[in-house]
Amino acid sequence: MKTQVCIIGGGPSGLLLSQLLHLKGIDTVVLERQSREYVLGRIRAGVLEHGFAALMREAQCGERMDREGEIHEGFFIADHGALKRVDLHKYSGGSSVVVYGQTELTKDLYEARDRLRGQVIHNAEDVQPHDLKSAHPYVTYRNGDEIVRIDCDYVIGADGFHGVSRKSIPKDVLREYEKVYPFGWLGVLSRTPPVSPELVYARHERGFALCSLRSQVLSRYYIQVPLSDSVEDWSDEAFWSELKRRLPAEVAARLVTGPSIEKSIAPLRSFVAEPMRYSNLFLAGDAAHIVPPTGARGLNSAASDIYYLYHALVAHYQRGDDRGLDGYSAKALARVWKAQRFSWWMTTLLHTFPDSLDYDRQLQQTELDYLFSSEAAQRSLAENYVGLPF
Ligand code: RFL
Ligand code: PHB
Repeated sequence: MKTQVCIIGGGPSGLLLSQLLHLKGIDTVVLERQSREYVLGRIRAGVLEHGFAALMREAQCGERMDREGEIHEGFFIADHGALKRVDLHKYSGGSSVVVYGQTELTKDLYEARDRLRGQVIHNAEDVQPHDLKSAHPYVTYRNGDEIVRIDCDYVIGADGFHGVSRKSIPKDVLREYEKVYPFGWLGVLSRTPPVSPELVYARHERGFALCSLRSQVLSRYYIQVPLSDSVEDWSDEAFWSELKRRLPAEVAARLVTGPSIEKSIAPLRSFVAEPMRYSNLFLAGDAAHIVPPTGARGLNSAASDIYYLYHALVAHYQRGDDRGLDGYSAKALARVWKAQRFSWWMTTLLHTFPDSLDYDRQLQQTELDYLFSSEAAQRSLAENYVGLPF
């Protein structure tokens, strides 16, 4: 097989790039290790920046998002019983975020790829990039007993944190920065009306909690749990009761509970790999960087990588201009680190750390008090939450 751009990973990053390039006449093949059903079964992000939404529209995939997604102009921070609103609209110069599930967005991208007869190969086993430093790189994968080879100009590593792409960069070239948090988030999806029309991020000494939503009939809740906990340790009843204890009484009283339709634990991690380019391989999204979900930045960080790569590849193929490709890693990383900083800040502000000193807790309280006493601090929070410009 032959293509111009071979994309490893059929998550939101890979699919979005494939769709955008196709619309500019650039040929791609997407190789995905899992089945489509598996990819669509993962419940992940729920909050999109406007920049991401704009990219979805440019990819001709924004119709359902615009119809069914909710525009949110603010969210709440609960601090041991007190509920305070962050006015995103006011403090970001009129901006907002879109609440639309990653599952739905991925479904829309798959449908768009189908409509244009884009090549997305599922259940591709043992995917491996080769000869990345040569002018003729290629990617192989296994389909049963057969090894298939795809010749290409460029390889895009959009295969998430556990993918093969990053691992194919030599150790003496790759630098990795990592911070692992001593807790995870236990998430529950339930077919119940959301407790609040806007998200509630709750700080509590028993641990952080988040009330989010996918629609007016589908809620997503999270609680901070120790890394030693497993999903089996948490019955639905135990989850709801712990969530209620961490929310202000007025919110807990409104909470409608029901059976969980998905329950999973995600460990919290910050991670950046540098550089994001190695010869003809370009990393994008979770393959290159991970943030704890507290600031809702993960998918949105992937979106800026895709935006830069898309424009760089179009400039290369349409005008022979390689400045975008050459500057990709530095440009993408500059924004990635800002998303890292914000996610770390919000995580540190709102979680209970098992080894924290009294001093740390006093500082955390002071940071929150300062936030709600200072318009400048709220402006900074809002500017980061709605997304820094690409
Ligand atoms: P993905 O989604 O991990 O997709 C990578 C794809 O690559 C495939 N793959 C391979 N394919 C071929 N060969 C291999 N060797 C392969 N290895 C892996 C995988 O099967 C997969 O399909 O990465 P991508 O596309 O970069 O997208 C990143 C986002 O998924 C991620 O950043 C967000 O979900 C993070 N995130 C959030 N981001 C936000 O912007 N807003 C949020 O509100 C938000 N909430 C969240 C989140 C992530 C969470 N978890 C579970 C980590 C909430 C949670 C709980
Ligand atoms: C979600 O709805 O899954 C979600 C929302 C906001 C976050 C993280 C996750 O910060």
